[in-house]
Amino acid sequence: MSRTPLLSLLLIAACGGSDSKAVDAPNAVIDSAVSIDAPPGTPDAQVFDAKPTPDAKPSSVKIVTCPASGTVDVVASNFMFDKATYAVAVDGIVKFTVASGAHTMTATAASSDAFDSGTLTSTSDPVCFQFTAAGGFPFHCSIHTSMTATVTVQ
Ligand SMILES: [Cu+2]
Repeated sequence: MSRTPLLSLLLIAACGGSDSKAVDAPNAVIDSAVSIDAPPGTPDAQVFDAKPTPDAKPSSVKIVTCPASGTVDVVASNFMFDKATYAVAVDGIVKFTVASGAHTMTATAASSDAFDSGTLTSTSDPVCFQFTAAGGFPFHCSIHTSMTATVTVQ
């Protein structure tokens, strides 16, 4: 019970203190406004973001208009591609079609050689990829990830 008068004194002192702090408040607002104007770090961040672009090599796989003939055909149906490997010459064209269900032909390697047909069904137009560099290009169906095969360019 003897603490009540002391608490009241502290509250009064706090009220008196807040009056003087109210005078300081405008300075605090000005300080934060200055720090908002401050970020000259933004140009540095843009320079950093631009660095990866010159290092990226051009992709060895691109989507092209399907020719009337001369393609290596990849056919997806029943949760599988029709072959495990598809051999194609450099600059050869692989044509992806779907006989049943809905499937994709999607590059498995995470690189600049990434390619993706998007989802096709039996009524979709085929998607054709041209492979412009030798090598192995593993791919899968992004809907049924157990569907895997490889395009071998030689
Ligand atoms: Cu699939």
